[in-house]
Amino acid sequence: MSFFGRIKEGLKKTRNIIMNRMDDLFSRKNFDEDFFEELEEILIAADVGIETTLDLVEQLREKIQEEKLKEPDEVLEALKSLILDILGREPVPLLLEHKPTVILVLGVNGVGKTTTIGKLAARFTAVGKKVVLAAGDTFRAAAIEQLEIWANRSQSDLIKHQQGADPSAVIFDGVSAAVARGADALLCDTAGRLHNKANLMAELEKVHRVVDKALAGAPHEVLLVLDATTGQNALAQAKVFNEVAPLTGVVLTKLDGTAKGGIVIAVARQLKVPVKFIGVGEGIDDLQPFDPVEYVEGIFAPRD
Ligand SMILES: Nc1nc2c(ncn2[C@@H]2O[C@H](COP(=O)(O)OP(=O)(O)OP(=O)(O)O)[C@@H](O)[C@H]2O)c(=O)[nH]1
Ligand SMILES: [Mg+2]
Repeated sequence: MSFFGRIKEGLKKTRNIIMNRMDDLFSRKNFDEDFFEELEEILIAADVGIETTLDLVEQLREKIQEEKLKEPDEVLEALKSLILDILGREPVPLLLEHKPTVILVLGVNGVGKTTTIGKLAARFTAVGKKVVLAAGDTFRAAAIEQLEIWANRSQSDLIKHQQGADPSAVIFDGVSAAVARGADALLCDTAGRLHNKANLMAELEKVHRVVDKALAGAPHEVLLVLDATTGQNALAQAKVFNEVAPLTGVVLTKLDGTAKGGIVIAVARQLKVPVKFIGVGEGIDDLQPFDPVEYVEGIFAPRD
C-alpha cells in the first residue's frame, strides 16, 4: 500500500463518521444556524473537543461572511484551511541532528511506547543509522523482554538491567553506550505505571535530570505517546507529562482503531506541541511521520 493509502486507511473510521454527515451537510446551500450547529456536532463526534470545535466553527462563520463564500466546496476548503492553521502546514520531522540524538519516550501504560520505539528504531536502521535502545521500564520483566524482541527485529543494540533496577541507572548506561559506540540515536523506554502516579512522575523527573548529566543538552527529544482511542483523556495526560519534562513532540497511536481521530486537532491546539508521528496499525511500517495536509485530506476524503 502506498504511503498516503496507508494513512487514509488508518483514518477510515474517523473519515466515515465525519463524511457520513458532511456530505449531507455540505449539499445545502444555506449556511445558517442549523448548518453551524450540525457542523459542531460532527466535529465533536470525531473528538475534536468542545473548545476547539467552538473556536473553529466561530472562525468559519466569520470567514464565510468576510469572504462572501457561497459554494459548499469553498466552505469545505475554508474549514480545512482553518484546521491547518492549528496543525501547521509543514510536517515537523524528527531529525537525528546530534550524535547521539537522545529520545525519551513517555506515556501512561498501554499507549504504545515500546511498540513506537521498536518502529522508530526500524525506521532509523533501515536508512543506515546506528541505534541503541535503553530498557528504562524496569517495572515489569516482560517490558524488558518486549524491548529485546524489538531490538533484534530492528537490529539495534539493547542496554538493560534486571527487573526492579533504577531506571535512571539503565538510561545513564544507555547514554554512555550510545556515546561510546558512536550511535546516531538512543531511544529510551520508560514505565507507564508504578505503584502510584506521584512515584512515576518523580521517577521521570529523575530520568530527565540524569540524562542531562550523562550528556549535556540531552534529551534532544521528549516524545509523549498518546492513545487516540482515549479521546479527550489524552489531553489531560499530556498536561501532566509536560510539567515533568517539556515535550518536543507527540506520537498519536491507534488511530486505525478509532473514529476519534479529530483528537489530533485538539492536541495540536491545546498543547502547542507538534504531532510528529501517527500510528495507524500494529505493523512495523504502521508508524508514519505526521503530515498535516495528508491528515486533513484523509479525514475529509470521500467516504469508502
Ligand atoms: N492498532 C494499533 N495498535 C497499536 C498501535 N500502536 C501500538 N499498538 C498496540 O498497543 C499495545 C500496547 O503497546 P505497547 O507498546 O506495549 O504499549 P506501552 O505503552 O509500552 O505499554 P506499557 O509498557 O504497559 O506501559 C500493543 O498490543 C501494540 O501492538 C497502533 O498504532 N495501532
Ligand atoms: Mg512498554
